[in-house]
Formats: sequence, structure tokens, C-alpha cells
Amino acid sequence: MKSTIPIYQEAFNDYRPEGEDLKIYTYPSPVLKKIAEPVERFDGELKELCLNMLATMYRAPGIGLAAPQVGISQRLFVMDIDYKREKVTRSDGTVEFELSEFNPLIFINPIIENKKGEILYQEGCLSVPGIYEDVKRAESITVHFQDWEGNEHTLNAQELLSVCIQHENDHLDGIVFLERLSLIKRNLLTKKFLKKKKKKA
Ligand code: QAP
Ligand code: CO
Repeated sequence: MKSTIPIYQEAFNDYRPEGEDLKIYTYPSPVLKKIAEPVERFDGELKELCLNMLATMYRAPGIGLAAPQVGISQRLFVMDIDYKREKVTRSDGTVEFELSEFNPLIFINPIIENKKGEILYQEGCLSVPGIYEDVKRAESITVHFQDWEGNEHTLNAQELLSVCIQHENDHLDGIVFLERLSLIKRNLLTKKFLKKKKKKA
């Protein structure tokens, strides 16, 4: 564990994704369009939500998940850009994925500032499965946030970590990454996604 957040270093020593699989809401669910409310109660229920969101993210698998994506309009998201996912074939021929090197991060009531530079990164989203596109974001940011006990922290982030924080923070403001694209790409990919979704339904 290499978490820079002291309370999580302890809590996530020997971490294994355990918890409920939450339902992930896909575009264009109304909950994805709402501005989320600040988290005010730092209690056991909040910790359980964070753990269930992490488990849901690891199983998906994904690198980031915001509360509105699981139908909860509150300002928090979870993330792990470091974990490894290895395909293993058991002796009976069944295939499984083994996860290791977890570095779970939890951001509650985040505020982003000092946006600097520019980076183009191919993004995806568990709420828009199957769609990937380059998005332009700030390369470097500072984020202020609270942990699940309410303690305040500041983190400087670059590259993928910075991109992922900005992507997840957008969810708290009712924005999905499609809305960060040119109108042409946005319309094209939105149509493509809705068409595929309709076919599956
Ligand atoms: C946001 O997204 C992100 O389409 C997190 O079929 C992604 O974890 C920020 C996923 C990339 C920066 C760069 C997407 C899983 C996971 C899919 C995710 C899919 C299955 C997306
Ligand atoms: Co997303």
C-alpha cells in the first residue's frame, strides 16, 4: 500500500475488494445529470458506501467511480489507477482475473484548483460502457478533499491521476465525458451508445 492518506494506509493494509455490487446507472439516467450534494455525515454508513463503491469499481473493472454513478447524489468518488489485473487459467480450465497491488483512494467533497497545462487522454466511463474517446483536460491540478472521517487533505496530481480526478469530479456536477467533446463527436458517440444500448435491451 502506498496511499499518501494516513487513515487509509491503516484501513487498507491487506485490502481485498469486499462488499456489495452496486447497480451502475448508465447514460442518460437522470441521476447522472444532477449536481450532487455535499457529504455531511461522516459515519459508518459512509464508510460502507465507500467500500461497496470500491468493490463495484474493482469488479467492473474500472479505475474510478463516482457516487452518482451508483444512484447516490453525493459529492464523493473512489479511484485506483495502480492495481494490477491478471488473467489466470485454473487447472480445470476456468478463467479468472486476479487483482493485486491495490491503492484505493477516496475523495469526499473534493475541490479542484490550480489547473495547469493541457493533456489529451483517452477516457472511458462505466456509465457509458463501450465508448472511448480522447478528452482534453488540465495536466496538473491541486485537489482539496476530505477522508471518510472528515479530515481535510490536499493532493497535487498530474497525468492519469489528474485526468481521472477531473473526470470523476465532473460526475458530481452532472457532467459525463461526452459533454467535454466537440459537438460533432459528442453527437456521434451519443447516438452510437444509445443505439447499442437499445439493441441490448
Ligand atoms: C474514468 O473510467 C477514466 O467502457 C474511469 O466497457 C477513464 O473506469 C478516467 C470501463 C479513463 C480517465 C481515463 C469503461 C469499463 C471503465 C468501459 C473507468 C467498459 C468497461 C471506465
Ligand atoms: Co465516468
